[in-house]
Amino acid sequence: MAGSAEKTFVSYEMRGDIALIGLTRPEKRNAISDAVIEEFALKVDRATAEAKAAVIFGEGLHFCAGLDLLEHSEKPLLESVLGSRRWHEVFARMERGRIPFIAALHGAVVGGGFELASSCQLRVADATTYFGLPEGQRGIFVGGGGSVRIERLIGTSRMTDMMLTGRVAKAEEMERWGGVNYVVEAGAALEKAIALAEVTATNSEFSNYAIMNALPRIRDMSSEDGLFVESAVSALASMTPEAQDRLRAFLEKRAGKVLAD
Ligand code: 1HE
Repeated sequence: MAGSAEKTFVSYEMRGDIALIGLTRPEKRNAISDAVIEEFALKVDRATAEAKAAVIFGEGLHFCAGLDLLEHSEKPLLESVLGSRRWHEVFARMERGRIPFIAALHGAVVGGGFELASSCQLRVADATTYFGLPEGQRGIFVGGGGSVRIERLIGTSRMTDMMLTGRVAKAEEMERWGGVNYVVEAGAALEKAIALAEVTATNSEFSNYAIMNALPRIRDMSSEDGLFVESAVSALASMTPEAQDRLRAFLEKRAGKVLAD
């Protein structure tokens, strides 16, 4: 319609140092189409350039219903493979980028929605959250990195169960399985995710980069190689001016202690 703003599927807002990235297609339960992933990619890049941490959330009743099944059902084979590869590319920028991403979850976190959440460094789920991998029922397979990232969070056996039988896991169960870091009361996930993002934003940028980039890579290495890389990354981190300042601050009793409360 002439003069009307183009419909956007992803919102973006800076709150202090934190970027808030929202899936804003609630009428389709935030299902991820090609247009959604492209808009999302732009917001991820913008956050990486200007924020110290980012929070991903979904508008409406559910976090995300996964892949847009209507669009997917009309895709030729090669387009479908390339679409999956594009999701991998975009999600990798979050998983192994330079700022932490925190998912604030509620309602359905299904299929590609779970894959998106598993690409974040941390996941906060409110009490309404539930997780499903209905790919078996739909006649498809995970394609947004789930076979690697979700498998690493919850293990092959639980993921196989979810995919084969359609088993749904609620927030607390998923926390026990390792797929969620924090469970909070209904409606409180976004606030908690922002609070966590603010904490991570106070870390040294190099430490955040090393945590996000070294840990998952070391996970893929032999123990010997992993330990060697750990020593190298550790030495690099210690050499940053930020590390020197922070270590001195502690020794001069100007920095916080590690306390239980
Ligand atoms: C959709 C989608 C979608 C909803 N693609 N349009 N994902 C799934 O198999 C999950 C499918 N969705 C659901 O099970 C339910 O929609 C929900 C539990 C998420 C929400 O239920 P509800 O009752 O709140 O909503 P609804 O009435 O089912 O859906 C509202 C509208 O959103 C409706 O469209 P409308 O035109 O009839 O209003 C739905 O068709 C539409 N909708 N989900 C397209 N996913 C890279 S590989 C990843 C592989 C996967 O992600 S597999 C999992 C796919």
